[in-house]
Amino acid sequence: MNKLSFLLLLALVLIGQNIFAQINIGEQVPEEWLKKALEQPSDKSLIIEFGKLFFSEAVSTKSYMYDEKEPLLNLTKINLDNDIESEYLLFIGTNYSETNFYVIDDNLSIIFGEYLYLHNEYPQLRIYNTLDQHKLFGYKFLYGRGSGHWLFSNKVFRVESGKVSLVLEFIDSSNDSFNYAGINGKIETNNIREYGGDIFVKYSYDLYLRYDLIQDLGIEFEGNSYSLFDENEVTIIYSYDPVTNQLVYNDHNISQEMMEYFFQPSNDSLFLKAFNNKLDEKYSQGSNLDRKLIDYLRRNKN
Ligand SMILES: [Ca+2]
Repeated sequence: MNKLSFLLLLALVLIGQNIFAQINIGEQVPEEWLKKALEQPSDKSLIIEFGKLFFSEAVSTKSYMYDEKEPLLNLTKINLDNDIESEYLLFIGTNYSETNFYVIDDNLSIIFGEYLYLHNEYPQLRIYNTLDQHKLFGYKFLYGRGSGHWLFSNKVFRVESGKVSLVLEFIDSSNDSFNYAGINGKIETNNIREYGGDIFVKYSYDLYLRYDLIQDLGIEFEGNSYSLFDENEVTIIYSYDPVTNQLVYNDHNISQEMMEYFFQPSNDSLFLKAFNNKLDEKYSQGSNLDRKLIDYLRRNKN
């Protein structure tokens, strides 16, 4: 077996074991624990008690594991769907930056669970359409980070008939600044608002080449980087589509392929595909430097 097929097999085995998937689904949370957790969220023993009831890597059952940590228990009681009973949203962990998020249904069974590693940030619950009875909720999610790159998304969920669905995931911030020979991307969203059930998200993105690459291409250049595309004010409106149970948008300023690229800011061939029309436009209307750099990318990165 070669290395690639071994890795593929390993990935299939891991997916089969569901290690990345949801945790503790279908388990019942004691009513007494929920009551206490709403009253005394800072009580460490409640976190340990929860860890003993529901095994997970984020919640230790050993008291000494809490030394020099900042434990987190954040429980919200809120009605998320169209019935009259409230559900519960819970972040819980031995340390604030590494928690589990759970959705507990009105019958007190866990209907969703996800492990959240946020490096050094606190998890933050976001409730979107606060005025509607049927609410959307979510949080910031970290895929990975290292020197010069990171990828945070925002996940948005909806509950329907005791089932939790991911209805939208959009970039919170993604960055790659060490792609020496290709396009570096810095993509961010902000000013997230909801109005009438729709979610408004303002995107900004800066897609650039590094100065050292430009110099190595034999082009005289001063400055740190050269932006091919630098946009600050693209607002996308996401609306709920009951047929697909997704939040969808209809806007030509950011195509579906561009959205895909924002999740992979160092994927140069995807960049060329996603920005093909914009690159054509830039090629005919931009500067000589634009044309040289686009030629270079298309020759080497397709
Ligand atoms: Ca409910």
